[in-house]
Amino acid sequence: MAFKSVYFSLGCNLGRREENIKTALEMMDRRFGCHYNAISRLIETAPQGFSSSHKFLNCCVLYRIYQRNPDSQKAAEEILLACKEIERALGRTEKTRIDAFGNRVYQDRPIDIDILFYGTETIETEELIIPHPRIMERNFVLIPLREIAKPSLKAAFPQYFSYICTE
Ligand code: PH2
Ligand code: MG
Ligand code: MG
Repeated sequence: MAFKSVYFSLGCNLGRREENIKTALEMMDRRFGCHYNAISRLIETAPQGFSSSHKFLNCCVLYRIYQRNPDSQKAAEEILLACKEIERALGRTEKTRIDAFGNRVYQDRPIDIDILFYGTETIETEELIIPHPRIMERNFVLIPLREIAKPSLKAAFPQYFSYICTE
């Protein structure tokens, strides 16, 4: 079975936010050669982990992507590259910034596309950690993810679905 269920988180807090998400999804469809399989609602969320007056729109989306490369690590990295290209095409220019404590400094952005899960695999390379390491601390991911998660994902990673939602 060469099809992989790949879950993504999309977020944006600059520009015409709904347009940006719509365009990103169209570009993902084209890039992955298929329409997404499931999409959550769009939720408006306060910036988490940095301060900004620009609110986010967030959603989660599931694609069933045909994996040509039998090496899952490489295949997932190719998907990451595609996401980065789409981010750039939508005007994302900021460079990764790290503070004095080694923490990522988040900035406003027209689009962010993060891979949450690649099938039920765990992947750790220089470029990419899957499952995404910050899912658990992010309601802007957990809440929409719940809407689209298939039973197979919940069975493989029950820790992300057994929490009590307080919002
Ligand atoms: N993404 C971040 C950091 N903080 N906050 C919200 N509300 N939504 C995001 O998508 C988001 C964030 C890092 O990518
Ligand atoms: Mg992100
Ligand atoms: Mg990102």
